[in-house]
Amino acid sequence: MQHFRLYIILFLIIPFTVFAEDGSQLWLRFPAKNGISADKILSKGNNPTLQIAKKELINYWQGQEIELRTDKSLKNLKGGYTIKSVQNKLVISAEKEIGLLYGVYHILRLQQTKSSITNLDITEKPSYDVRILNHWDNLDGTIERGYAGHSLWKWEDLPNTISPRYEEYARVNASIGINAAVLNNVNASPNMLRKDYLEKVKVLADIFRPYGIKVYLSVNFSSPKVLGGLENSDPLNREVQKWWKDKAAEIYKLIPDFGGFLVKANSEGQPGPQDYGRTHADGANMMADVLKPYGGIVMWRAFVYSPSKEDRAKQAYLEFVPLDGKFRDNVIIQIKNGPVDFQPREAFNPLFGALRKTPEMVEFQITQEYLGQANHLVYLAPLFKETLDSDTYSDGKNSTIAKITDGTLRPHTLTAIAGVANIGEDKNWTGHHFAQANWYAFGRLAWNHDLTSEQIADEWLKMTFNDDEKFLKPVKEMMLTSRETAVDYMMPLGLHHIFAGGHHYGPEPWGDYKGGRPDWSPVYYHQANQQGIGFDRTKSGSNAVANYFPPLNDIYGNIKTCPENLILWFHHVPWNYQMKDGKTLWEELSYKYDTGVKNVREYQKDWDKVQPFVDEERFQHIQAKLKIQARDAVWWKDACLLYFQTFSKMPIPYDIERPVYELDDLKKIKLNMGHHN
Ligand code: BDP
Repeated sequence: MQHFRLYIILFLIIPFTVFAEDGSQLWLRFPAKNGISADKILSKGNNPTLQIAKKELINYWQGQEIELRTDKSLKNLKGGYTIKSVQNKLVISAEKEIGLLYGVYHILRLQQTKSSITNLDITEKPSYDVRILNHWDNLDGTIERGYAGHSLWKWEDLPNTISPRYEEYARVNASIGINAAVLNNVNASPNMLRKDYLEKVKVLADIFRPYGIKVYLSVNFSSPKVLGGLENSDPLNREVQKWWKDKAAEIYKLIPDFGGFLVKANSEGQPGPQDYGRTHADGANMMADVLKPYGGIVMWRAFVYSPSKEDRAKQAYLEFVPLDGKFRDNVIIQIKNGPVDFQPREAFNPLFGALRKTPEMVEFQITQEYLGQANHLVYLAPLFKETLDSDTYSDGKNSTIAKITDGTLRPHTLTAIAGVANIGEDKNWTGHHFAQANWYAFGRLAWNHDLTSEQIADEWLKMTFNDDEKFLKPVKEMMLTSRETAVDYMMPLGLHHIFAGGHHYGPEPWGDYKGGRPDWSPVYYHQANQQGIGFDRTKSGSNAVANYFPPLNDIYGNIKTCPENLILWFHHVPWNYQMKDGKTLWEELSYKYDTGVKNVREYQKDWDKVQPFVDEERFQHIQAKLKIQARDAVWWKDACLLYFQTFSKMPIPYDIERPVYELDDLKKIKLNMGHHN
């Protein structure tokens, strides 16, 4: 009887729950297990990676016979692969097994997106050698700037208890070609290098290895002193060098294919070589030397700013350009896309191209620290592409950041690209279902930076949701415009860093934290006064424009030629300055904020209209998040316009919705979200 009742209940709920979705499957939503039989897969050997490739085919591939073939002559594909239709079968070839696994995920993607799988003749070669996620995960399980729950890494349970999510993580990353992960926060605890932690790291490395993922660690520059009890951590101290050498030996004994170190040194209070009067090169080279015999690398971050009065946007450039040519060849300088800090829009970082003899890599932020965190739908491929496609003019026209970093213009032994992960232990991995698209987009662009934002959105939507045009068209449009929309309601026209201090979620353009560094205050960045608004980075100001190669220095430096979407980044512009469309700057600013709000309201409508195409659980989750986003957009608009209006003294154009908040009330909002600066 009880059973019977259960049946009835199940019968009632099943239609809704079988397809109820918590998002945990991400984009890997293959039909129930019914792939081809093992005898339809031709392959040699029994390598663990090959076994995974075969398992995926047996579980999910519904097409023709497959041959998986390793072929040493394909070394030039750098881990890539070919897929060819040969008579009745598909032949996937690659130098190594990992290339075969990537090829298998490729055909599964074709199947899942209902693309043609006949007459295939595909050759894939990745844009970058190292396609790496940077986790800002702390050893206590918290995540710096993480918005999807606690860390996936259960340090207290390792090495004995193994979460099933470690392997799922590896598989998902392999499906998009990510092949490396830094496990811990750049603000690194020296304890990460303790023996007991390294033994835990080894377990993860062993799980990730068959999926082609190498493990890297962020290291604290003071480790020799703090952990090893040495007198100091001076890179020129022999004992310090020996400490690192022994540590490297210890690591490689446990993890023979360990990738290397990521280092945040002399930045935001972190220790570094400058504590001992040494340079970044001295510090990086010391580590590079101990890793070199094992094939390891050092990713040395350029996100530095010392307590000087210089414009923050110039500091990394000033510190690193004089060091060009002084780094070992297994050091790569990791540079944030913009010179300030992962803002909704920044001019690109002028260090790109400026280091002629030193390999450079881009660091993107996938986690949405400055883009509404896990509440706002902001698809980041357009931001990533904007950076990669930026022309630095370093080697003449068409010296894009993509070409500088992928080895096209500067042939280096190693190329890499990093993304600060947005992954946590939430069921859907990333907090917002659409934030999964940013993880996906980072992986896809790291593999092939020629893909367009639209292609990636299209693939991801088909795999993750639905391929019905009535769903795809509006939702793709929403994704593709979402980044610009966020820029519009947060900080249009080149405004930047007017976030509330600490959590960086909401607006606080009035923020003026006396006593701290001036460049931790929003007022430092927008410089609003009675005359106008914006940071003068021209010759009459900080002259940051001089860090750009000609003709960009002139283009940015001249208010007439500076792109309007960066005008307040480079210029202090009078409120009544006439913009290209004839409006005054004040009006333009007002309309931008308003457009941002209006677009989010449109997204809400668009999303409600596609309800029939989406499972109820994800539909509602996203609908609820869009409501928050719409409210936040109004909050941003009112806060910024009412505050800036105290300087401009001009009316908000009358066809714009009136503010609904009082500035004084908005100033009182203090979100209790923690964090230091
Ligand atoms: C900033 C974050 C801070 C990071 C820092 C970094 O606010 O939490 O530690 O970047 O990248 O964006 O080192």
